[in-house]
Amino acid sequence: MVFEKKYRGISSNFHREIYVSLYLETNITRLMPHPQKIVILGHFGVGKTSLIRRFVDASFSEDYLVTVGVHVKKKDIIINDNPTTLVIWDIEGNSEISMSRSSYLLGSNGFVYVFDVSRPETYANLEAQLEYLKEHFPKVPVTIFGNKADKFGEEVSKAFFEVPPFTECFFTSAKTGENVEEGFKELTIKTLKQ
Ligand SMILES: Nc1nc2c(ncn2[C@@H]2O[C@H](COP(=O)(O)OP(=O)(O)OP(=O)(O)O)[C@@H](O)[C@H]2O)c(=O)[nH]1
Ligand SMILES: [Mg+2]
Repeated sequence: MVFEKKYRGISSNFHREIYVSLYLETNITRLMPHPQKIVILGHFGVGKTSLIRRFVDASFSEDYLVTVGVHVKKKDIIINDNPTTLVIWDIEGNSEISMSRSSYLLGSNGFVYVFDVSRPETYANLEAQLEYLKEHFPKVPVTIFGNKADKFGEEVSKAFFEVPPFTECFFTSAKTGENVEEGFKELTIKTLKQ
């Protein structure tokens, strides 16, 4: 009799625990947004890999290792108290987005378009590249990074970029970390609104 009572107690606690954990899991999953696929675009050598390394690993290297194909990194961030996962695709550099493999771009929730403030050829076709994205991915938000902002000074004029289309850019430095987190956060907020 005592045994039966004890057994029944354990059994009902056990079921209650399973029920509570299933309930929590279902509701937490419902509250958590799907991972957001972010693809980093731009000419070669503008600092795409370095920006991701700064954002995800908080580090920087002067070495230049050309990205071949694609590398994917994951980063968990909190936006307005909500946890979100970014799956960041670091693809090889291309002067034209149309030359990138279409399978890399499919299913993107957001794009970062990066240029190098110290190399005019990397932003000469900026407007055409933004048009291309608008035409082919009309619903996908884009954030523009003018990278290597640590070079602003005598060699590179900041004033040059104080006119459209540069007024919407984040001027970032993967080297110092300036504006990197802010830029990625702004893009994530835009992707979550889609
Ligand atoms: N001064 C400075 N150098 C940078 C910055 N970001 C990247 N670099 C340097 O620029 C070079 C190219 O950087 P990567 O991050 O490899 O460029 P990438 O755009 O990934 O290049 P690809 O993979 O060939 O397309 C490296 O030598 C980096 O150290 C920056 O913000 N400031
Ligand atoms: Mg790279």
